[in-house]
Amino acid sequence: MSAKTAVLLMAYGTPNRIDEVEQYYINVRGGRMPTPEQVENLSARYRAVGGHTPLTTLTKSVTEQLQAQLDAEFPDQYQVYFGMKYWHPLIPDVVKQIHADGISKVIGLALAPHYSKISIGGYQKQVDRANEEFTTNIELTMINSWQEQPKFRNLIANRISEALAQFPADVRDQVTVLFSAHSLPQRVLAWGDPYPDELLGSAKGIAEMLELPDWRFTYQSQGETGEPWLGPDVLDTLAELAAEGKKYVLQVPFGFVCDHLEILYDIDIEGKHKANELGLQLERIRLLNDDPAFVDLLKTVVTGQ
Ligand code: FEC
Repeated sequence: MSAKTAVLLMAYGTPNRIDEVEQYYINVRGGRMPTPEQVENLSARYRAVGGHTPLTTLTKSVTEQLQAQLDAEFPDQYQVYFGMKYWHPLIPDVVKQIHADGISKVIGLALAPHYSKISIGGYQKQVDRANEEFTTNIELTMINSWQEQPKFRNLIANRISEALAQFPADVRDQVTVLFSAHSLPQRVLAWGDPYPDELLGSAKGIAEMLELPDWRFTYQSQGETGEPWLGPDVLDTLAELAAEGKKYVLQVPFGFVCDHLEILYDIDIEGKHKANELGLQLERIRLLNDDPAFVDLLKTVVTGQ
């Protein structure tokens, strides 16, 4: 047995090529087959962003940098892995690798800052299920939420300040700052899921740090499941802002950490198209991606230091 602790970074997963989209979609839908139209629709969205997204590459880079930062401060104590919920490297395969490496203590950290049973709980479920296959179990400490971490809120606040500079100086105080996060099916409310409150608390905390004169929260990227999802949806919010006479909007997708389809398509293509129609200037913050300051934040989340 190794004395090291494994750090298992987990992210959503993304298909590498268009011909992987159908199987990826089936995985995301928990095995339910999408219609050919739905597959074509999703493939078209991937094609529109260049055929694939940098989610896996960025997660790999964050993993390597976190390993280096941890080695420098805590030699021989941590081994960092990354696994994906819906595409390769799949979480169960990585859990197998951790067992093969003889590591029994695992810190699970999903690269999404706010807790919900569907998203973060889903990552934990995958680790637990994979672990059940083994006679000697690993001891999993799951970090459920890290949105309260001051380094996270400071990083987002810095990104907002930087992005406000994209607007002409004389209109900067008229910009509406629009925090956004992935929507979820409304049924999570019946479970008393903390997701909506965590998002609002986190947005309010950051807005207060910056003393933002006008900020809102909205959901984005609803799925096609035929059930009601949490709202308001960003496209409706943009229409409301235009109706109020607003002209400038800065979107802050703080429920995500890196560039992927929900950013590169949903905001940069779909959101901007809608904003143009409405006569709004829509900009967004740079995501945290593989910024060393983000890696430093993850190091603090993992070690408490
Ligand atoms: O770049 C990429 O290829 C991946 C982009 C991507 C991220 C992401 C994050 C979250 N999702 C969450 C919940 C759901 C639920 C459903 C659902 C469906 C999709 C589909 C695609 C997709 N999601 Fe996603 N999500 C990303 C991509 N998501 C593609 C399927 C097509 C569509 O409906 O648009 C509905 C599943 C079902 O049908 O049963 C629920 C949550 C997050 C944020 C947390 C996280 O990042 O893990 C929550 C990135």
